[in-house]
Amino acid sequence: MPIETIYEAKIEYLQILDETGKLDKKLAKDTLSDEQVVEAYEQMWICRQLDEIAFKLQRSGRMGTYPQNKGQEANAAGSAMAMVKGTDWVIPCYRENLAMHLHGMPYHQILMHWMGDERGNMIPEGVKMTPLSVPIGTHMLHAAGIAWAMKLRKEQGAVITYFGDGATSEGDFHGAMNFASVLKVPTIFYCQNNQWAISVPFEQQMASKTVAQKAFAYGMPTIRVDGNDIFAVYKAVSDARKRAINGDGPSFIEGLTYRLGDHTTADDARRYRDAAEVEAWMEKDPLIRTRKYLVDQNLWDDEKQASLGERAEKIVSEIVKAAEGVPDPDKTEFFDHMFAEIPADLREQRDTMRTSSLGINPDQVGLKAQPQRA
Ligand SMILES: Cc1ncc(C[n+]2csc(CCOP(=O)(O)OP(=O)(O)O)c2C)c(N)n1
Ligand SMILES: [Mg+2]
Repeated sequence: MPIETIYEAKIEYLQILDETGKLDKKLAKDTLSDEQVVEAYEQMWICRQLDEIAFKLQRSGRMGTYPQNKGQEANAAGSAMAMVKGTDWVIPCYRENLAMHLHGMPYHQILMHWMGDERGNMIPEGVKMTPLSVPIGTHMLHAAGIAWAMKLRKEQGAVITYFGDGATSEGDFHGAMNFASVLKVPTIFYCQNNQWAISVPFEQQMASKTVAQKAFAYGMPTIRVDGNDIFAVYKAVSDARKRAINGDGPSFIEGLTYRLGDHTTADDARRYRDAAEVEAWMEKDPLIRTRKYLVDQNLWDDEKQASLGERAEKIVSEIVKAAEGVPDPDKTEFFDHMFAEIPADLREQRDTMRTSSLGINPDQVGLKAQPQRA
């Protein structure tokens, strides 16, 4: 009996706007209008400015750890523009500020999160989003679950979730992919493959040639796109959304991109990355190629750039002012959100601002005899 091939697969790679700013008009048909490309460029530029200022806030002690989005903005812009604000859900990781912003999350709250203020994670009324997720992979399960709820409730719309290449090594990723595909829910899995998971390069993260092929195991339509190309990202996500809305289940998209900055402000990537690699990717910067395209189309010039620069500076300074201007919470709020009814020992701590061990352990700071002042 001859051996039969029962499964074959291929991965397509989609690029519409290349590194030089040249557009494939045929593939670009029915994607972004001129106005939308201008809007995407301006938004990416403002997002980049905010990223630079966030870095400086951390360096000057005004913010905790911060993960820069630099270089990856087209993934967030193209995908968020293909989703419908207020109808679709956005389930973010931590490197897609622009997708969160475009779907209604105020930027200053994102800064508050990184300043250590949990109130930054309060999702405004009507915004269909979960708080940004630092635990790698856990939120993908939420994306599968929310889409399942939408399906059961017969709600229109889809769910998009973002995660990195490293996240696809997590069990939660596979659990989410399996549930979403078996239950045929409207989830779009968007992997920002920036080719590094902190200091672990792609080749050491997985033995597969692409991330996209992991979706074959779950019977999902899958594609790799140039993640620095807003047209390709927009098209792939629009197609995936159409399938989701039609009841055809989840899709997988791998956006091939590059993290131009350090992993976070707590990292120094020069210790493990080749400078030549970073430079080569700087040439593929989504902002540069989008601007080249717009200039070629006579949709952009130096005057518009200068005015955007001024506008961005003002916008970003207002965002920082808003984040830093929120009054500190009362210290007692610390106790407020864990128990429906606060246990007696915690109530005592709250009321006295002292722990019950005080006075028991003489080594505890503050209990030792204070040196007398001369
Ligand atoms: C469950 C969990 N394990 C480990 C970490 C520590 N950690 C933070 S970021 C990161 C790498 C993530 O890489 P990737 O998914 O590629 O995303 P990227 O940071 O490149 O955007 C790790 C391991 C974490 N936050 N959560
Ligand atoms: Mg990564």
